[in-house]
Amino acid sequence: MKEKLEQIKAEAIAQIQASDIPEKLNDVRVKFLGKKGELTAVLKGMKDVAPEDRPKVGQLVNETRAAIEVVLEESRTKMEKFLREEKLKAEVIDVTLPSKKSMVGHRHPNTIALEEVERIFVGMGYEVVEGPEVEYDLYNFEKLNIPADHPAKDEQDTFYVSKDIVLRTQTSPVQARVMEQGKLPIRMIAPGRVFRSDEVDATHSPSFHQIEGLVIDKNISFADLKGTLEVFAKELFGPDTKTKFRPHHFPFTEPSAEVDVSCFKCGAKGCRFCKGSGWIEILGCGMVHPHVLEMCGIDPEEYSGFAFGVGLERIALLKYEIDDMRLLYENDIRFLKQF
Ligand code: 2NL
Repeated sequence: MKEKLEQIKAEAIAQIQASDIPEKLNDVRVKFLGKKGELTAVLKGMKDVAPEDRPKVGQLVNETRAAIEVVLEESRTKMEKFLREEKLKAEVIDVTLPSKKSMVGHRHPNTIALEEVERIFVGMGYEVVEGPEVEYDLYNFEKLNIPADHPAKDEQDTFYVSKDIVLRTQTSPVQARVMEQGKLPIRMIAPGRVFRSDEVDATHSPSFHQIEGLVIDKNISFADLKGTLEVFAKELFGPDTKTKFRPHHFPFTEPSAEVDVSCFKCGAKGCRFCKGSGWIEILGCGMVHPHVLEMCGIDPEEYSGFAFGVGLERIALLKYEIDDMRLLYENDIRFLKQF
């Protein structure tokens, strides 16, 4: 019996030593010390032992159990310590490593320029209004006094969706829609994407952005137009900026003008930036044509108004001294993050 118990003990210890995870130790415990375990089986066999030997055998069984338990407990402690150390080693955090910086984006130069223009006009009491990029020929051309045979309506210049529907070539249709609603007076700007069938080069793109402005009220004169655009130019390019109104022609305004600002680079002396002239062209404008007012439901005998249109990219290129419009669309981070 003693040998049998020695054998059980040796076998248990061997299996404990072969265990590498706590679960296996538990299996050994169940196998040798559990209710159906080998030691319990020995105790159950006590009936075959001579009664006078039973206390001795019982003591031996208990000693064997205790010995196995001690080894089990030692192994468990050792194993847990080892596993904890391995885990700590694997999870070590080097607090001296440089942190991963997340990249913070910022506004596109077009957006910076747009928000600057909006700030100036909102400050003068204008509303910012948006409208559809796909428009009826009626709003994009007809109500703006652009006749069917006007060269701008050529398929060479305008993207036609169908005979009557175009990609808007200007944002004036937004203003025509506001005039039609009939709530007067009007003081608004209409910024947005416009489309023209142009080849891409340093100053052209088939899709670009425009900001148009419109004021309609009683007794609005060309003096109001001049004063407003002078304030705009000074706000945008600096307080020393001068403006020059040159006669021009647009179908939707009469009289019409193009506006130049004195070169903010050289103070109108003439430099590479203004191509030696001292002046830079920035926008087109004029008094809203009476026929346009009429077609949009406004009585030209009672009301008058002025309008202007400026290219957003042109403003961004000038303000940030960018010499190629394509840079605004390529979204190269190295370019964009300079502004
Ligand atoms: C330019 C010229 C201009 C307008 C746009 C306009 C709008 C209505 C009525 C009358 Cl609803 N006019 N817009 C007027 C004059 C010029 O834009 O060269 N833009 C870049």
